[in-house]
Amino acid sequence: MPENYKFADEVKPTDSLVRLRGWIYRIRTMKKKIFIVLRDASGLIQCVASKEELPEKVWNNLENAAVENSIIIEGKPVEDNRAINNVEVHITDFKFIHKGEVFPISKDQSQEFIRDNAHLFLRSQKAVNIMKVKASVLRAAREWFYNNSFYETTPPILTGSACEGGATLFSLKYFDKTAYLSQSAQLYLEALIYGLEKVYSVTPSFRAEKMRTKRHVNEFWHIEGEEAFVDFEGNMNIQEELVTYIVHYVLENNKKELKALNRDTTELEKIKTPFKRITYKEAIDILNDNGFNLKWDDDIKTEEERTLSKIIGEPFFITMYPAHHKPFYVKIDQNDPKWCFSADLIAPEGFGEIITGGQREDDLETLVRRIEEEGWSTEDYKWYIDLRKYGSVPHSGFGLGAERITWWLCGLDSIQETLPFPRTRNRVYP
Ligand code: NSS
Repeated sequence: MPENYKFADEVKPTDSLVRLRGWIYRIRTMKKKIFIVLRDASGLIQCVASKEELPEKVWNNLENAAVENSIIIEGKPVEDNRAINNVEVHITDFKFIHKGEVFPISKDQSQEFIRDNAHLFLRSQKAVNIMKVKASVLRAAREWFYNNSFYETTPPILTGSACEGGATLFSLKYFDKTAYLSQSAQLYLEALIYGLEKVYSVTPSFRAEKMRTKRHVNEFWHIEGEEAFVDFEGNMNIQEELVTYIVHYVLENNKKELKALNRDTTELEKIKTPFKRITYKEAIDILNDNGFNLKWDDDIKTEEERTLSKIIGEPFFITMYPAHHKPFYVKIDQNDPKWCFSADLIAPEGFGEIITGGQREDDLETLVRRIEEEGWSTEDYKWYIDLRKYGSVPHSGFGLGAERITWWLCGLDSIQETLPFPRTRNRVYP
């Protein structure tokens, strides 16, 4: 008997004997045969036990086995073209690691029940497949940044001031002061470019958004880049390269998972640089030509984004928003100060915005005025304003939501499915 355990997906019909460990995914007990599908991190494998070929004690154990018991199986792999990966293991020995209680999750349970039991639902094939895709998204992003000479940095999560506006700030008691959970690492990344020039971070971001939508959660993972000497256009080039790399990395490395999630990848396979760019003004015109009735200053909301994304049919940027639609840090177009250098990257197939980015305001006076207009104290932002006082340089950056891109790549119904323990307005349990 081999000393080591094999993963389910490594087992070949030509192997002599194998030892497997994992959990019972499915079990079917008949008079003289028991079929078990064993589950481990690599996938599933079918195993079969015959009463006649096993010592009584082993057979009795098998008769007591149930879904999600943790087990060890030893056996002989045999070719079987009806089985997963064309291999079935004929069991020669079986042991419990932990028998445990009856597993509470079965088929056809409500979303609410599943959310209450998120800690157990993480064993499901659906959750496992999504988490594998998400791991690839994070890995591909890091790889891309590394290949393009960006430094990974570790900005703080506890902060003293807002980045994305007061309405979505979570505040907390910080000894005798008030602090906030970070909405975005951006302002800190801007400080870091003066030493490292090209930086990125992968951090949790928090938004006290009250609305319940399919694409908002209150805690998400933010992949953010910031680059010195890069303008608005250069920043979009970086984003489209990064996103294209992630898409193709996942297509290449997660074929099995995407297939299991029933994701039709036709549209994803077509994705290549450069992405289309349309201005906010053009976006409003397109929408009005397609049944909307929008004025110059109106927001491009979820429904509008979805419509645009269906019409254009590939990832695209909406550029040059009205200045007052965007936060204080976005650079104003000095030729026509109604507009600012901010862009959203919109994913196709109706998934909508996955990135917001743009060029940062580097004019000291404009920045101070914009902070005051938002009603913030310039004292709280003194350090940030300082960055424009000593060798300021043009710079740009962006934030990509790890859940938004995973949601799109997996083609899921709700973004919540991309987090093991999603935080929403009425849920911080489990
Ligand atoms: O608010 S953003 O649009 N922009 C920023 O935070 C910038 N400070 C980023 C930067 O330039 N460094 O958020 C950026 C992205 C957005 O496009 C989504 O992909 C994601 O962060 N995001 C969210 N994902 C899930 N749920 C919520 N609530 C959410 N909010 C933003």
